[in-house]
Amino acid sequence: MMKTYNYSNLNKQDIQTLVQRNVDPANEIRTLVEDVIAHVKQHGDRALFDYAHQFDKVELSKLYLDKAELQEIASAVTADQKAALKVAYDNIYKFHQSQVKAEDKVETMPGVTCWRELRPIEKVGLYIPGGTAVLPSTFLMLGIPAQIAGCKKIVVCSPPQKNGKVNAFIAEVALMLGVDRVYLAGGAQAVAAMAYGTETISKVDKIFGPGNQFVTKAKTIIQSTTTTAIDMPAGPSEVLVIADGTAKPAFVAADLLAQAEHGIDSQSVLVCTDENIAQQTLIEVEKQLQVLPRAEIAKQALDNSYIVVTDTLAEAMDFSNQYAPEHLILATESWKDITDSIINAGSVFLGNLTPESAGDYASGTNHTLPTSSYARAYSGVSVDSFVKKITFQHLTEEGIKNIGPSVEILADLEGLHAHRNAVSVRVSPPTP
Ligand code: HSO
Ligand code: ZN
Repeated sequence: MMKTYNYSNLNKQDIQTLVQRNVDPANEIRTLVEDVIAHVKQHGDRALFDYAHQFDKVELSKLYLDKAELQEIASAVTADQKAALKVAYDNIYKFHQSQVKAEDKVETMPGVTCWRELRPIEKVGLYIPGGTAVLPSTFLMLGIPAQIAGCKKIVVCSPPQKNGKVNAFIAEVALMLGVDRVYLAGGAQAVAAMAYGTETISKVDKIFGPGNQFVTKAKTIIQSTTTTAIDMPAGPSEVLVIADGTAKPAFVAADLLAQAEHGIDSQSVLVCTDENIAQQTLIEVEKQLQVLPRAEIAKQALDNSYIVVTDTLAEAMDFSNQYAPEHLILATESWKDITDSIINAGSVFLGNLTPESAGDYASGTNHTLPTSSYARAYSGVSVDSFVKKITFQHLTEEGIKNIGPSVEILADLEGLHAHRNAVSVRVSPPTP
């Protein structure tokens, strides 16, 4: 169960240790993942069939499901479930659509005009986690911005179930998004397949999606060893809740458990200014845990989780900024007073009535977010993640006259004469 620390007793080193997570000091995960990547690179489809047998315990006859198969699988989805998926789809679409904005052209000097235009990344790979929880919501979170950006080729990989298929909701989302093929590959091997390409799976320009430590490690390795980019290192999932005397222990406990049930390597952190609320939250956690179907997973995650008691909300925020959580919940009525002091967080949930679950599924924001303190420098997935922003410029005769002398001097001071000439020949062309 969660251990409790008193902020005033923690020194710098203690805090450093507390905020550190998912370290792989002996490189055990790296070694395993490198082996998987090398295998897929060398053996292509054959390796994917073998890993499906070894890790997913299924003999596949082919590596994908086509549209007809997806339609058949999706027929199990009920009308209520379809309607809920549609609410999520519409809200996520609306929020992401609003991110697309044309930028103004800027005349930096008379006759010198600069601007940026968006172009979609052509081939993107989406990784939809399977494992102990299948996440069709992740498919919406990645597929919708890819669709809005206008990516031409969307490759989707998800681990096969024991029956050699994906679950009905993944199939339904594929149909909603107009994706008519889902590849049956999971884990590090799916990432390797999308980075190197196999006989069946195309190499993509960028890979997206959260995953366990193996998937995340595979993404970080291929990012530096291939020409395929990644969205960010995302996963295992984590939440940090800042609570004060106005928080509701039952709500806070529910949020901590929602995170913990994701996987045994998830982390839930409570930073609380009120010792009594912290104690009551722990009691609530025990109570709510009793009836959770995934209690075993949640318990293990909570063993790796903790509470920090601080004197003030400012101290709580200071800890949170050092932790740089993927999800930050402000369980306090005075959330408005402290939002400005947030420096590092992936996505923030304000007040007692805003559970992370709303954003996980349906409010509109993206749930693919930087974990393991990467929120210090990375943003969550958005339409921006699926486009390149290309800069353009155009010079008129007046423009080259205006900017030319400065460029000539700058080229001179760098000793780059050909650069100077590229301007000089245009301003005063040599007489023939
Ligand atoms: N909390 C996860 C997303 C998720 N939760 C999917 C439920 N389904 C990472 O942000
Ligand atoms: Zn979640």
